[in-house]
Amino acid sequence: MLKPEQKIAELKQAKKAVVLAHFYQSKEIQANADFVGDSLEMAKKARDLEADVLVICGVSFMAETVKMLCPNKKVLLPRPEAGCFLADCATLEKVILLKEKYPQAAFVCYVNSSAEVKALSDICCTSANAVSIVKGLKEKQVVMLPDGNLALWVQSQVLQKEIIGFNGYCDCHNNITKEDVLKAKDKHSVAVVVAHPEVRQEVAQMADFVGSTAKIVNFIGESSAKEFIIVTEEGILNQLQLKYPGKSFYLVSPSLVCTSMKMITLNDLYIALLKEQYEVEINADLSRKAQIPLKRMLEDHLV
Ligand code: CIZ
Repeated sequence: MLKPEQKIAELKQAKKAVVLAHFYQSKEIQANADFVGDSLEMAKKARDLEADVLVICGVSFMAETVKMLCPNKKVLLPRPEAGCFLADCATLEKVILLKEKYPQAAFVCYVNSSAEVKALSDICCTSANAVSIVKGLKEKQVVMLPDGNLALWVQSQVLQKEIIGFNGYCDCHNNITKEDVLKAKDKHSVAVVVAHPEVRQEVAQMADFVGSTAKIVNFIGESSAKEFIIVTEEGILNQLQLKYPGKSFYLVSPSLVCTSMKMITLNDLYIALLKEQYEVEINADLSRKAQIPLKRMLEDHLV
């Protein structure tokens, strides 16, 4: 009797399938993926791969992004109900109202958004490239969708622009309080605090480093420090422990677990490969419109 890991490996080979997993996925999924990274790295990798089938272990906006960039490949999301609270914050109606209110502004849309919202935006960004995307725009006024915390952080880094935020937030990162950070610092007094820009502004201000998951991984690799307080989703701990076995990592709060990101189990991955389900399909006209800001992000800002 083959183990699930072996069955997954056989199916990947037989179907010329590649599994791409986000840093926030469970340890088991990361261990069975061909590539683990952030949404930007996943999208770039997917675009450049030869594979016939791409299995995206992440949430729905990540699989949609990959499908829009690789319309001719079969893109599978093992659990189609794995959504994103933050992406759902920006409804089409609210974005249309903002476009009427700020006709001169550039609209920058975080990849954590629906295809419909992307289609209304000028350019996409991820947390890895948000600052450079905003800096590179010719418009002085910029509306950032849908994460208000990310918009505040970008404003603190790009003082020459007026950034209009939106009231969306990641329910996982936004839960973290100053008190959580203070308690962790009390326990681990020499640890360096690294935080994701989706956290509240007052939490970001307490961090020694603020950056996307990929930037956090790089920062820790380059740092001479040995202990770190991690203020982002717990899935990243797996990569950090694998890459830097000599360093110690303390999750700032046990509440930093995204339930959507943890939906996909090893069995779901196996079934997805076996039955080639669930295939991501996007209306052709919508996909064409949403590809424009996505491709602009990838072409102009390879950060
Ligand atoms: O862009 C991503 O992958 C997300 C959701 C977080 C990050 O910082 O990588």
